[in-house]
Amino acid sequence: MTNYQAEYELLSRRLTDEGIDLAAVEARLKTQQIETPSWGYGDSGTRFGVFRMPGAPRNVFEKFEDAAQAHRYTGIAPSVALHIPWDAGADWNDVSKYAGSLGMSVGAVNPNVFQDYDYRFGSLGSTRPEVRARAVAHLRECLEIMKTLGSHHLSLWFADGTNFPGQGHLRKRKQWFAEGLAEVYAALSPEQTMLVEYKPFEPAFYHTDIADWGMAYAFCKTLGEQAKVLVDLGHHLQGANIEHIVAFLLDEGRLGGFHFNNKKYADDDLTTGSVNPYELYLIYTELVAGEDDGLAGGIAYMIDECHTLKNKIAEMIQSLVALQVSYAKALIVNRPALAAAQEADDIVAAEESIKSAFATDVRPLLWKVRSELSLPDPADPVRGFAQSGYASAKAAERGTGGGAGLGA
Ligand code: PSV
Ligand code: MN
Repeated sequence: MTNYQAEYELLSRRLTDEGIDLAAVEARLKTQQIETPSWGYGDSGTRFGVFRMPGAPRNVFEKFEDAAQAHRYTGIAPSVALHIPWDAGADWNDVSKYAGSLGMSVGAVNPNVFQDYDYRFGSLGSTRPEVRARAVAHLRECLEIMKTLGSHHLSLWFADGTNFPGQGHLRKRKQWFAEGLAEVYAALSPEQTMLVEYKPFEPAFYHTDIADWGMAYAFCKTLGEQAKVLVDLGHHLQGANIEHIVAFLLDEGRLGGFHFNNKKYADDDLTTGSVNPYELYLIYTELVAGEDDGLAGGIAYMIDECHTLKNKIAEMIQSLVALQVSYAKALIVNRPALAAAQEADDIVAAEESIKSAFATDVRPLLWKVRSELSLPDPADPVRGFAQSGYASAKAAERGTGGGAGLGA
């Protein structure tokens, strides 16, 4: 088994010389928590087909079992986001108890007001009052379910939009959204937070009612303090500066949560950090700056990925490790040097402070943290899971083709 002791000592000496408090960095790494999505474990695919995976979980309980594996090897993923009705069917008390028995908990609840035929022209943005009322009722029902599950985040994403110019009255739809969201907001209990997610297109291809972070922010601001914006990394047009959006929302106290994933083209749902690790790191440099300034409390960090070909648990672990790496690198940025360079308009020195931390191999640091958390393979969680035999044991136990996919 790889032992990073010697590398750790070298790194520790270098960082200490730079004035970085390594004990504090390690303590912060141990508090990192990332939620994984129930829908990331079940069978899924693209609109061109679903490839059934051997050992895919057959119900919400088995999704928790798989999620517990991702947590076992990384130590940072103790909660699971649910999608309702995709995960409905069992008694919610049993779901919550079962999660607890695995050392896990239920995280955000994601209502679904997009898949039923009634919603084909929209939910809160529908022209039909009875459809809007049905959507509000489902969202409010989810708030009640959250109380049973011990969940505090109602995570809202709407597929609402139109496909052709002229199809909808854009301002009326905006007003219907404001009304519907306000009805749901009024039903929040003090410990509940409403997260509002945005997306520029898909499934609607002409306009989407909550298309970007600014629209989500405008709705949240009108609603009140318990409404915050959720940033899904896949939900931006090419070239958007996501770290700037993150910094802006942090400063406004309205950054509610993340859906981590990665994209090459659009909402690709690829493994976090797989295509553009530098972007992920730059997002984390803003988050750490926000933490340092006391602005980053209560953010719900979640993964939103729907893998199609890799083993789902292995890919989730890859994503979690990428998030640990990004956080670790952002924590070792020499902040005083960066601040001094910014003050002096020394662009090269400022950029070098950012690049130096990114270029650092933080695996020895993560090895140390994971060793202290007594994880099974502190040097390499992906390898630890691969060698555990869990995937083949579940393939034998669960078979292929019975997996609970989206909508199951
Ligand atoms: C929509 O693309 C989205 O990002 C929303 O968060 C949904 O809840 C999730 O994906 C469903 O896969
Ligand atoms: Mn999402």
